[in-house]
Amino acid sequence: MTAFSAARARPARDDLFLSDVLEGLSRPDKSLPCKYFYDAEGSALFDAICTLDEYYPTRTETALLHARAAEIAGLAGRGATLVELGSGSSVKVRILLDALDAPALYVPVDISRDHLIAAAARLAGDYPAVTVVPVAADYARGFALPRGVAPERTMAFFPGSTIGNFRPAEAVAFLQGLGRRLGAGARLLIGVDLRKDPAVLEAAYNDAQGVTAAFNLNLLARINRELGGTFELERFAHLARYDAARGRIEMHLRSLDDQTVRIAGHPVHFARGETIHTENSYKYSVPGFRRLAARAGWRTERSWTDDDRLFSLHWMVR
Ligand code: AVJ
Repeated sequence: MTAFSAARARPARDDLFLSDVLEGLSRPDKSLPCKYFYDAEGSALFDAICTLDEYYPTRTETALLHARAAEIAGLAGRGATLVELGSGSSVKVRILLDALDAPALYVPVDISRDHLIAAAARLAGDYPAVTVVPVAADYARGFALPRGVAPERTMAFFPGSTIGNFRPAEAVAFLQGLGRRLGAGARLLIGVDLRKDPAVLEAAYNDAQGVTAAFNLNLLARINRELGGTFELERFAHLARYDAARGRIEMHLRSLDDQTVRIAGHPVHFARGETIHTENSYKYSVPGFRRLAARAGWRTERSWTDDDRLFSLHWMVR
């Protein structure tokens, strides 16, 4: 069953997109928030990234979930509530729903409203015994949980290493806020990409087919579609590189020449070679991530990795 409690789109949503874009592009180091990647086009491109040979995180985390599903089910207990942050197409959660003992409630939270509602409806059809309550929200800004959810039966699910989009200090603040929202006794199953050979990391964000480049460039296409932007996509190039000192992949869009673009009438100038920083994707060691979570009030009870140490899953309690 599905209970569509998702809030109606706020009228201010387009204004927020416009003001975030103009603000990010007026800085000396131009940047755009990565959450805007995920319109319908971008969500489809992200799903395509997840199937690429070079993009190891999805298949590795999926295999880890399958390998540990019974153990996770034991930890989660009977009649659990699952709250998924950035649920996207709700593919991975099916592994948990198949393994858990009578899961009662599933709350997918995602910023991409139409994509969320379609995915929630498909999932509700496939799991008739589970109540599905989609919440259309930017989970980083806070969201309302359905009433009457017992914290000690709740598990948050935050897969995909999406936590890597936050800078470490922001990740601590976010995990702390999440813990407060869920309550004492709540659990968290979180997927975290591991530090590794930079060549492997860089290949994952520079795939041979150019899907990641299309995903990155779609941000400019989206500005054109929704904000009357005049970006010429062939005059920008995808750039992804690993910063080993910071332990993060950075994605940028590089202007190929000196040019002025208009966005809702506002001129934005780009020098040749200037970049727009579009995403950070932080990588952690297992102890490094456990320390970060501890600072946010989460105690790690289990950490699992694949044999090649590409990716980690952590079971945490508050
Ligand atoms: C969904 C944020 C985890 O950082 O690997 C994939 C997004 N960007 N390829 C990541 C992404 C480029 C992804 N996260």
